[in-house]
Amino acid sequence: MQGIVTKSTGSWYEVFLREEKTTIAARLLGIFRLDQSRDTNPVAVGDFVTIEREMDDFVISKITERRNYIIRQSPKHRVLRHVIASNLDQAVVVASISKPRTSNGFIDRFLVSSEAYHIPSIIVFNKIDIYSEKDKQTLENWSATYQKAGYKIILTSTYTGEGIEELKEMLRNKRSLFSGHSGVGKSSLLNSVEPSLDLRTNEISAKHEKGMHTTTFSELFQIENLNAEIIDTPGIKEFGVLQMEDYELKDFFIEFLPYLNQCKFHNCLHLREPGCMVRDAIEKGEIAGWRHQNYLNILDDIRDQSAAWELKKRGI
Ligand SMILES: Nc1nc2c(ncn2[C@@H]2O[C@H](COP(=O)(O)OP(=O)(O)OP(=O)(O)O)[C@@H](O)[C@H]2O)c(=O)[nH]1
Ligand SMILES: [Mg+2]
Ligand SMILES: [Zn+2]
Repeated sequence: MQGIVTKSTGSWYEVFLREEKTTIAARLLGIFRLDQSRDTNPVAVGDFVTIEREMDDFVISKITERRNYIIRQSPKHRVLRHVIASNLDQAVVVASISKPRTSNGFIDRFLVSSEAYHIPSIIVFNKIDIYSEKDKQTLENWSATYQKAGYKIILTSTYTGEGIEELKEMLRNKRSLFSGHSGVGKSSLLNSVEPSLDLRTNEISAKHEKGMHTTTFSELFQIENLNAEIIDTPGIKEFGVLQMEDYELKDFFIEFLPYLNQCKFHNCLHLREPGCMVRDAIEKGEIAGWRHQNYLNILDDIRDQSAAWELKKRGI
């Protein structure tokens, strides 16, 4: 039997069987070991799997190769990665300028991951009903930059209903991931899109203005009237950076692309090299300085991570 993983708790999995149109609970065979892998979970929501019957149980006997996936850093060890979801048509990063605030560094890490797999991404700024004048200016600045780069931005409020219809249209006929910090309103947005889901939501901590990690497992929901599938996920602190070489990163900052072949040195990393046209474009106001700063930060991470992974592999 063939199915798609709709929920993973780490010890068992819910799998929706396409032909049978039912959801079953399945275990994983011991052959899926992860000793030499940086991944902490062998099976993720969105995986297509083959199910076999074993006495009264169902077991996952095969995982079809993933078309793509989004990862986050494992809380256990920074070089280890947890696959959030796989086989996506698009990825939605849910952000808020306030309560809790999402940094543009967080958004950019998400965009890099999705660009690396050619997963179209949408940026949703939620809670627009509570933004101060200053927050609105920040929103304006960030949105203009992302839109100019080519990203779709949707502004939403689950309280006033603003942007929900637009969001629904973007979700239609697709399998979408919702990800972002705890408390930004991912589950609330799903409830607004499909009230019958009735997902649990929770107020953020008044003291720390952080979410309470209300959603604890990723789960895929079928939204029949939109012919859509949406994956709600637990809030995360930080996305992981994919394993890549430092020179590959520039390709995932899409507004850099027109300038890349014009730098004086063909192997320019756009740090401080003379004749760098990316930096020139920043000076001319054609590329946002903060996007370049995030590029530099992620570049550092990639180098740190590959060094740390080498050490971990050698048991140091
Ligand atoms: N003011 C305002 N509050 C909102 C909005 N959307 C959600 N909230 C509130 O934000 C809090 C957190 O919402 P959740 O939907 O639980 O957030 P989440 O992103 O699913 O959080 P985790 O499951 O912990 O990752 C709740 O108190 C919601 O009522 C909004 O548009 N405006
Ligand atoms: Mg939630
Ligand atoms: Zn350059």
